[in-house]
Amino acid sequence: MTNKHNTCGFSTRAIHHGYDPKDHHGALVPPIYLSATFAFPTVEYGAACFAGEASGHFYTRISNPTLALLESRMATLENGEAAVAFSSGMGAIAATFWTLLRPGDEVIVSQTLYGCTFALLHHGIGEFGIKVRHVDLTDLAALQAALSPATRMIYCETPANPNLRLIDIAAVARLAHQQPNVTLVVDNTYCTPYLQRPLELGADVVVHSATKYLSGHGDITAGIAVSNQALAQRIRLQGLKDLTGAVMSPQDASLLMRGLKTLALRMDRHCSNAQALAEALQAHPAVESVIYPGLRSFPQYELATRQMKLPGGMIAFELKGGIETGRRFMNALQLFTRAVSLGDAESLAQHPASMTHSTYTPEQRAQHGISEGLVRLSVGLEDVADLLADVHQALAKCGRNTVRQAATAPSAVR
Ligand code: 3LM
Repeated sequence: MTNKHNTCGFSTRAIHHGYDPKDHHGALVPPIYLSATFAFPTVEYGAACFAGEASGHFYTRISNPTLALLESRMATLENGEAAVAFSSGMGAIAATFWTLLRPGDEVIVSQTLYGCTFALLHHGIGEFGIKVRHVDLTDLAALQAALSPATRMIYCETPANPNLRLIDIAAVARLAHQQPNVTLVVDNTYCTPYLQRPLELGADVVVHSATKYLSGHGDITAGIAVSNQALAQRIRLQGLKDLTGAVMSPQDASLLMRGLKTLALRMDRHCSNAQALAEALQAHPAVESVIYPGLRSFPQYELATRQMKLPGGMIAFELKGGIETGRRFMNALQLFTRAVSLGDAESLAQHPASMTHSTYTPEQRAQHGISEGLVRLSVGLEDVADLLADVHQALAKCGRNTVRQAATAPSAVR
């Protein structure tokens, strides 16, 4: 694999890293190796592959040339040594947990997490003898008090899905590493390595739902874990190969590499569109509160500017009148699509309490800072004037009863 672009900028590496057309019949776009299995020149060579003594590809659930190219690109973009590709973000997160945690261990997790990660912790690993402790990781004294000799992992999202709370990665990493055998794992889905690189701030593993901004076009589900070589090898040989089998398909790896080529361009546009929408929402009399890291009113504005290159493409907000008004607002949207997921070219709107975070009970949502009235926007790449017009017309209508109209006119429901 050629790595002559190691010293180049982010986008150059996203486009070229690890690939030279002259090694592939001049093909500009890397070929997709669809083979599930790979021929051994001799039985001895095959045995050496299985013993870990030879480095060739031999079965796609363990490695594949197309996946290896994607993995090397993700590793360089996150400034890690190695990456492992998965069939979904949950595949990457589950494989990381199952690899690094054993019965009797404790995992400290931040207050607010994506709904299925919360469910995996509470209905998955938490039921297999691993103690899950939610701690407000913005309170370093609370983290210090929660760390115990049994702590093996600290896990967080920053910004958190859906309320955008931030964790100071460098500060948490310093505390985590005062103790041996504690691994700090950061879900970097909301930022991507273009906006934030947790490994440079002291994290040990970065996980992603590559379904979102990394692929950017809403046409695959995918996940990635990035770390040093030793951890990546453990995650590959245990978490991927044996514990989950959640391998990414080579076609999806090719689509993901296509997405990565435009990641920086897309993120710049997501962020500028989101900034304009957040400011417009904040100025509107129907809006109760807006959470966006690019607003001066954002409680962790200083940390956002220090830790993230730009404030991201996600907004959370509440309308006066709570969720009833919020539902009318979402049903009145015409350009925004009512859908879960995020990071696509299309702008999306959803209601966390009844959708992405319905894995929490209402009491748990209250405890974990997820308000019932929150509306989440994933701001896409459309022209900002059209997005502003859509939000303004929906805000103007949300006082009126638009619910029946949306429900009885499927062609108007996006
Ligand atoms: C969502 N999120 O709409 P996949 N980590 C984070 C995420 O936001 C997600 C994952 C991991 C959403 C998906 S809800 C049914 C749709 C921060 C996914 C999991 O396994 O690739 O979906 O990633 O917020």
